[in-house]
Amino acid sequence: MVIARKIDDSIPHVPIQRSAAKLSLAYVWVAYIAFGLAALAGMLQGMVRGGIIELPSWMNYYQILTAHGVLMALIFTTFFIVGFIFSGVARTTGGSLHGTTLKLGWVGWILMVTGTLMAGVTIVMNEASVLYTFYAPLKASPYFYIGAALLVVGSWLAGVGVFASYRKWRRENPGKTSPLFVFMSVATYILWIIATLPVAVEVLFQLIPWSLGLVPSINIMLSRTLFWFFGHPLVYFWLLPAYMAWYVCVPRIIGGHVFSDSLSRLSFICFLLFSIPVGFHHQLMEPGISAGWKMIHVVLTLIVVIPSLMTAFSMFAVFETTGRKKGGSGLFGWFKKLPWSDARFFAPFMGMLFFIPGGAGGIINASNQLNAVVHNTIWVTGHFHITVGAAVALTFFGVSFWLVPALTGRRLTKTANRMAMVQTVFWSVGMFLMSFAMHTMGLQGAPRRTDYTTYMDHPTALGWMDYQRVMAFGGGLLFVSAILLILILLYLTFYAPKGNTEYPIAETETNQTVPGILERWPVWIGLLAFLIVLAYGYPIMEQIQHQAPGSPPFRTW
Ligand code: HAS
Ligand code: CU
Repeated sequence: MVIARKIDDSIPHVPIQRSAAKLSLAYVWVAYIAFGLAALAGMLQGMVRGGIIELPSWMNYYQILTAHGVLMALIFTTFFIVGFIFSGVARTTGGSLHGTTLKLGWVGWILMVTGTLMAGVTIVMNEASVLYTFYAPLKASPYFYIGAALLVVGSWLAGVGVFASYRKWRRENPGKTSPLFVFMSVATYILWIIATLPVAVEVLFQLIPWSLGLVPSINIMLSRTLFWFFGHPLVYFWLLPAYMAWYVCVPRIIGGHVFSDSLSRLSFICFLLFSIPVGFHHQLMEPGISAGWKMIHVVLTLIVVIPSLMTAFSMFAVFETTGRKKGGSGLFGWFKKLPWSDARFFAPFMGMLFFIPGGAGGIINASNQLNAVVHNTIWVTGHFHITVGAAVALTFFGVSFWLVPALTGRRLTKTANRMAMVQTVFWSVGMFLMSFAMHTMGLQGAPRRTDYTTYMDHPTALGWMDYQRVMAFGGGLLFVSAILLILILLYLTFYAPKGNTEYPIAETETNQTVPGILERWPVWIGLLAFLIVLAYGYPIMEQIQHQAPGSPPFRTW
């Protein structure tokens, strides 16, 4: 592991103060505990659906599907992101977090853990098999929704903590451009706090009173609209921290520089503006929203693809320029110069590869007419396993390989790196097989979110069975990979040799100037408010004024 050693020796070590490291590690470990349980549920449900095993009578398919979705998509991601951002903000603002930030961070952690336990217990008790989107009229125990609300409120406190660190930095460095990592963290949390407001309204004013029995019925259309008002930016809340690692950390790991400071910031501003007013692309098949409004959301969805294309361009540029600087010649010589045996690079790189078909699939989903073919099929499940389950997850794994030892004052040894490479290969192959089968079956009409069934031995459904088994096999590989990952992280937390591990933060190559406008948040938040009102104002007003008879709660399991 030449690369890691070289960095260890040559770079001045910026230690992260113990208090900040402890906070960050506390978040990262809750994330990985949730991840381990979620991976187990995932493997089981793949095997059930493939007809390989049957669940014991006290457990049902929709229960483990809910556990998997909630723990993986909501708990693992949110905890990891909050922990990663705290550590990066500490690293790029002098190594520590100031008192207010630490306090908010710990109170946030307590609220988030409490919320997770509440939601977790209701799922285990089979009182909340409503899947991770908790779509009404499926009704969960009120404690499930209260738990979800606590998770969100806790993450807000973490966000406010990051804003506090940012303000302190700006006060102490007047007129200077903020560190890129901090800028991106602030953009991510602004996105997150605005995006979670509608789901907070849904949970507090619709779902909780309804599930407590205080109101007999609720406006389903409105609840779904509020959910996707949040649900789409949610996927960017997962993606942006991965992009932070791509823009800021990966270039350093391969021995390069940030391609362009301004372009990176601009792409985050574009995400902030265009991630939110696009939720109807999840509701294209819903009656009750007119075609014109759906069209506006589709157009804005296609606009939010642009900052991802900017990111792809930047990454190619970083890879090529760095590879050439290291002596790679000819059209593709630079490619060979990348550190292929360094898991800190290899894992996020595999994530990037997955994101190419992942993004293309997203554009297919967003195209109104094509959505009619794929909506509610297992194609969509394939789509989100190669976006969040591969591009984002592999990046988080790659980050963990250096983040955990950097926080515990230990070293990523040669053997641990080799295990991490094996783990990445298992995850990639598992995800490739599973998502390929899901996409193919989806195109043949296989629905998502269904227990094992042969549809009364219908020939078409029987034809899906081989793919179901490939899916289950992929799920098995993913589970092995998850176990391996947890073992590696346990080793890096408690047993690896003491030493310095670099927290990789790349510099910008030349003295690039960054336009001040990029940091004028009121301008962007104002513009975002305008776009939100444009995209949602009228449709929401209509959904309130012309509501269909409300629905009583259902418990289908
Ligand atoms: Fe999506 C459904 C549209 C991105 C997650 N999406 C979902 C669901 C999830 C999800 C979880 O329009 C299911 C929700 C549910 O349960 O119902 N999605 C899009 C579009 C994009 C997109 C247009 N999705 C994501 C990301 C996710 C995610 C990111 C998680 C992290 N999605 C949809 C739509 C639906 C949907 C519909 C509803 C479907 C339905 O009917 O229910 C775009 O943002 C994608 C843009 C991305 C790109 C790719 C850029 C490529 C890059 C990699 C470069 C590679 C390099 C490697 C540099 C254009 C940046 C170098 C390689 C070398 C060889 C050197
Ligand atoms: Cu979306």
